[in-house]
Amino acid sequence: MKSLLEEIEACRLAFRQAIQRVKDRASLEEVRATFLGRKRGKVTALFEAFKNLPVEEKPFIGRELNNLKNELTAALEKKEAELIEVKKDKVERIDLTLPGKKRYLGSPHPITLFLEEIERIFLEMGFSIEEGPEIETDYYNFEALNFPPHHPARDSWDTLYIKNDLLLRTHTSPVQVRVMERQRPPIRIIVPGKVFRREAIDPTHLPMFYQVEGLVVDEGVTFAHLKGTLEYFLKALFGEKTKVRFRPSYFPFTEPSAEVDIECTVCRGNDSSCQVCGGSGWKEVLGAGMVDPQVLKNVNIDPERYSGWAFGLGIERTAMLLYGLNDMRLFYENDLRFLRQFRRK
Ligand code: 2NL
Repeated sequence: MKSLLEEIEACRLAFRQAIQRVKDRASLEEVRATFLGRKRGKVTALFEAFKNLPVEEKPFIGRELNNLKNELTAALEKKEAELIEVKKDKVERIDLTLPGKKRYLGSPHPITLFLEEIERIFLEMGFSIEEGPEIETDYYNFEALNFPPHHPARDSWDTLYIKNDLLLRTHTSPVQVRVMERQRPPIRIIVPGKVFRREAIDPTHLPMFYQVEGLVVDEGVTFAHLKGTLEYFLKALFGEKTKVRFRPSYFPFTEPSAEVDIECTVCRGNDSSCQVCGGSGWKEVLGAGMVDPQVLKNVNIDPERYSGWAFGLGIERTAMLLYGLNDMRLFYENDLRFLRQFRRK
């Protein structure tokens, strides 16, 4: 039989081998239990055997046993500290060579920014802003504006009907009709908002788009006011040097009517094969005209005493010109690479 002293030495060697293989907390606890555990610990068993030794052997073997226990306890503590260090290293070490994380601030949609810019120009001229329902009746969208029932002019508005008499407004003019019904001249308003048409989506057509219409009604209002105001507006929006031209046109609700062009923002009339203006050097930006006397009669404003002018422009179409875009769908695809290029100045 091995002496207790030999067993102490064997236990020490076994422990030193075991502790070397420890790589994590679980194996560390396993080693602790194997050697110092209250039930199955090898050292605990040696202390049990120690009790049965003859008295004269106890002082020496006792010292050896205590040395063994102290060595094991110290080695386990040291290992535990090492494991914590390794873990800290993994968790807390910061890689200073990594690029920083970029945080983006949200910003208003480019169409919102553009609308606000247009509103600012008209507010400075003394106009106020009006809004109204997007679902309208046939009366406000067409009839009050001098579209006779079944008149072919309605076809060119490609209306989306909801049921019977309800439809999605095809322009913001019905809001102006509502304002004229409840407010007496002088009237100076612009009406921004969504409008809807039955259109197939392509680079220059959307079934929903924004429009701004304007209306002035007062005594002594003439086509000269229309011309001066719209020219001022277009120069404020596109730049002081922008050339503007008026062409005769037709709308059911104005007489006379005009379409207004600005000089092509891309080629300025210098490229006969320009993709944007088709070589004409001009781009149509808005429609306008003197309010038809019949429209004034429809809202009980006396056309003998009052006259008015009105205009309408498509927001996406105009924003495309200003920003030099070739596809209207960009505004509604929510591609952040596109949207982030527009910021409030
Ligand atoms: C266009 C043309 C236009 C109007 C809109 C209007 C409104 C009332 C009375 C008379 Cl209540 N006119 N609006 C007038 C002329 C043209 O829009 O091309 N829009 C995109």
